[in-house]
Amino acid sequence: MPAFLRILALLVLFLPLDKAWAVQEDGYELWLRYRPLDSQAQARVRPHAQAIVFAGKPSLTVQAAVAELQRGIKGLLGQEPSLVQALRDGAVVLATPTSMPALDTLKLPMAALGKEGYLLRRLQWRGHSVTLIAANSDVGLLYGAFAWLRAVNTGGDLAALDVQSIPKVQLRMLNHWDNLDRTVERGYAGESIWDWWALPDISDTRYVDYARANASLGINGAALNNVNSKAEVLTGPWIAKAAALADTLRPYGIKVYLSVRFSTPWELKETVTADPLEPAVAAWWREKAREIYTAIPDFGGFLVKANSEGQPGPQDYGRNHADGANMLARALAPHGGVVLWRAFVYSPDNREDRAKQAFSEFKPLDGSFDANVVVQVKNGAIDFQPREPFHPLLGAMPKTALALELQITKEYLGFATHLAYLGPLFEEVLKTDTRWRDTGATVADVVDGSLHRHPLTAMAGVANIGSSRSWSGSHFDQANWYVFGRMAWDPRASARALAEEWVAQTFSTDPKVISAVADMMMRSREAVVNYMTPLGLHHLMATGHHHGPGPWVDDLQRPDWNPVYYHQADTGGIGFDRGPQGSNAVAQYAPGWQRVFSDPHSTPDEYLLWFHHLPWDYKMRSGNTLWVELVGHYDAGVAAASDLHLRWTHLKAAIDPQRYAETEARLRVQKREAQWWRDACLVYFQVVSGQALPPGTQAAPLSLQQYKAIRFPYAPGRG
Ligand code: GCW
Repeated sequence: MPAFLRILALLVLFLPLDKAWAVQEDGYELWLRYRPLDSQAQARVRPHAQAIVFAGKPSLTVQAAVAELQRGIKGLLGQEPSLVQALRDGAVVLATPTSMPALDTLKLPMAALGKEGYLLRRLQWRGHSVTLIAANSDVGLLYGAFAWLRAVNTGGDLAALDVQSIPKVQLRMLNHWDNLDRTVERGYAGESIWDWWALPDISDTRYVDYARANASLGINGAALNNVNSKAEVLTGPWIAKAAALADTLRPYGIKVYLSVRFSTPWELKETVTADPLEPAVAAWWREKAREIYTAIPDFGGFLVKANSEGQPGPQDYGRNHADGANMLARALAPHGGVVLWRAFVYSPDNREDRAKQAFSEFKPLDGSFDANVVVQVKNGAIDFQPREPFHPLLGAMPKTALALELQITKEYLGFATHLAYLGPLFEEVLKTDTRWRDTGATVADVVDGSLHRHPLTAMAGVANIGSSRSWSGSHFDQANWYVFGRMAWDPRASARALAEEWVAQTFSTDPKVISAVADMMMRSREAVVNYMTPLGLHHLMATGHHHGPGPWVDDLQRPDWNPVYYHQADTGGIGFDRGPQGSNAVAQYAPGWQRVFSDPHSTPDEYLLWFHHLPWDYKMRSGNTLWVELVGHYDAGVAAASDLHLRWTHLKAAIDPQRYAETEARLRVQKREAQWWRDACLVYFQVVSGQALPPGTQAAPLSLQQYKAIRFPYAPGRG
């Protein structure tokens, strides 16, 4: 090599790497990256991170808290703090009333913190200026440690720190739809993280990182397996596998739950029926609970999908949901376990509007569930669509503990390819006033138990976690796990604030980058609504895998599996009439909403075609006809997807190369697929309606036949 080339090569080698990109970023570390702060920020933080104080013998949970603080401080400041027992200046002090009885002298509002809350406060204690993390339990300290690290990472004012945080919801759970063969139903992030085959003997460090990530958000429960469950999961070998996971997750405050198949004892041939009122069946479940609690003393309980989509349930024996749920609840009650009984039911032989069936079945049972049963209700009455009005059961069962079930994995919002930050979707549901009370009764008030004074509260998110390196199949999808966890802790948290918080920990602490990325996130869900299912349309997705448009599908066995059932488009108009002249689903809502939803003129545009079948020339608020408005929404969706991509390209210099490129590729796909969605839907609606595209609107490049011919036999997520 000529000398000048050698010098050039050396120069390239020793060019100072931009500090931020010195570490390869593949997303594995999630929002717990702890990259070095800039020198100014380090100078601000250092005086507050000199040492970690814990008095006494640390439990595994306290060890986890300390290890996280050490890891975080070392990463952020480049120096590991020492762990000491006595107070000293600049220390972070972890204290419970048991570990440090002297806490008493500080007269802190400890009682208000409850079991899991924490307090972070900068104060003078016995002549030392310290940062106190105080809680009534070790897990409260762990949550506090994560909160302190979050404050450091997001530029919080450590010198004036004074935070008191208490979870508003008791059970903050992930529901994994993970099968025993390691496939994941509606999973787009690779195989299940649970390596069932290798368990219980062989563990995986991923389980610990999973636990850390959840604990950092306050998630305290994980239902390990798919709600479409198998009897085997309750056999000895599988209980042992679940117990091994429980041992790993326990120090992080996470309890395990199992999804159970209602017919298990009968399927295992240990009873002759699964009838919940048959004493031998109840006895089998009692004995099974005893066996589980022997292996997992803090087992959370059972999650159950019964009499829904072909799953067995109490109705197979002429019993109702309460009979089934209570029988299981009584088996768990002596051990402190709960039953999460899903309200996602619709029956193959019930011709009632599918949107009404859950309410029709569950509302009459209000008051008949045992105290340790929670009825788990999806956010909308159909199925995790890009937008649905809130589920009418929320607020309508005052005598029953109700959990809100959200879907973090994006079955209907572009899998792990499209950017759709779900914060705004979750927030929209939680903030909705159910109108069951004059003074306001939001879904958040239902979920946190404050509306009807329920002591048992829960929120569940269908996980988007798999064994892909980035956990969630894409970098932005990590934000959906994040926002779910943080909103389960505080259902009134702001989607925008949480997006910013996530960006600051995940991509950059530069305020300009934070706001640019958060802007993208906040626009993304509405973009998806517009290019997939605007104006209250729903379930237009292709069959089975739900990838891409399929508004023409009309040949599936059950009417309510066909998109044509949901949009009802023909020459006369479009939309599902759920008003008083139609299915009257509006009658399931509180009177305040009944009035609004019954009349198309008062129904908000975003729910219009959910509740009404209207002529194509229906005059919209904007002055446009419905048809022109619909086309406009599809076009706006395409434009927004294109804009997301463009915005990202402007951020190139600010994002590390690997995550930039991986995200850019996905946004390119989203832009293309948004166009496909718009074109395919509009071509179809033109054909069925006989309407022509408004002047100046772009025609689709393919014919309806060509769109119909597009197939994806191997699309992921079918489990
Ligand atoms: O959304 C539908 C999904 C099914 C899922 C079901 C449910 C686990 O398409 O895959 O089954 O909901 O929530 O039970």
